[in-house]
Amino acid sequence: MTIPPEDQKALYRHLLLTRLLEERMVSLYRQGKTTGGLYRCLGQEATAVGTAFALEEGDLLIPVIRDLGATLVRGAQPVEILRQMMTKADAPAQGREGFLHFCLPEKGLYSGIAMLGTAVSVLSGMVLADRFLGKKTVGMTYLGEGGTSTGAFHEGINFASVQKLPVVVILEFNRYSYSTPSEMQCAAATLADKAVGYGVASAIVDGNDVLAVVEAARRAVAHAREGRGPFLLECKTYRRKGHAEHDGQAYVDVEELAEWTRRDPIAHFERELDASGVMDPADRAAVHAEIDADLDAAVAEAEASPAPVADPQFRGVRADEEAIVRRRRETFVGGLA
Ligand SMILES: Cc1ncc(C[n+]2csc(CCOP(=O)(O)OP(=O)(O)O)c2C)c(N)n1
Repeated sequence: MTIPPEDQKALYRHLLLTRLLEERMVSLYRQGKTTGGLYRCLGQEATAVGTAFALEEGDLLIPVIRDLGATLVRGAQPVEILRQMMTKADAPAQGREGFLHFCLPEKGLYSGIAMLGTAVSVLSGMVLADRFLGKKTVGMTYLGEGGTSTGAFHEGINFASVQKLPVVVILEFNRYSYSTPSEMQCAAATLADKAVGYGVASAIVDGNDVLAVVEAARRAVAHAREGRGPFLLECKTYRRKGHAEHDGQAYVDVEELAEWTRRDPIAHFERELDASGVMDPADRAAVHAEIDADLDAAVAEAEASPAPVADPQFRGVRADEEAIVRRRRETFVGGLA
């Protein structure tokens, strides 16, 4: 399976956009212009981008906090992510939620779920519903080492396997779960080993090699779409930043960090593009300049977006929303805007 030059160019753009957007997010975070934590994906971009790239239109994706790149591949716009971070009224979740916690159903993109592991069951239900409608929808979701230690993961993958549901779970092995090193998180030799107990197919791939990730993810998606049940794809990568920006990662060995900096996924892909001649440094510089200009505009637009007002915060939560909004209005002294 070879990846056509046009796909390779698109992959490069997605990888670079993910990295450059994250740099803008760090800058806004440090200026105090954002709300909540900033969970970075530096060094893991090829895993999120390459796996989401294997999906087709109509498929479903639920990310976790490291999967900014996957949401961009599904078509989320940088301005939408920035508005989420700045909890703006015109953000997809209207200022109510964290930066990857929003839904764009028309793009098959659904909110990350804070309770790790739960997304496996939720996604299983979603693809089961589509199966009743005669659709061959594939669902993809993500979990780190920590996420695969939860009861919810095991219940979800068991149900998906018994029902032979088209669910692809990307296992992001990135060495740490918050400050817990992988050997303290999981005694199995690999995360993919967890597939055996549930009769699920699995594979392991270098998560920092975007072309290898796309190929492995395409095989996993094809397996699921053919009705052969779920697939666990373990991507070996590395979290080069702390759990979030507030975490100084003092527990990380500096040599280990330096080694993984040398194995940077974007630099790796650039060497491959040089060797194949698919994109030369001048082509890549042009993409970089284009993304920079787009991000300048997106940041300005998001900064100019209005702050949320209270009233809509009570909408879209329950079916009887008129009643709940009315009660809130009556309860708050002076009423709400
Ligand atoms: C069930 C559950 N327990 C704890 C948390 C808090 N929490 C959020 S992210 C995180 C670390 C998860 O580590 P891992 O799954 O390895 O993913 P990584 O952060 O390394 O990408 C924790 C403990 C949570 N969201 N859900």
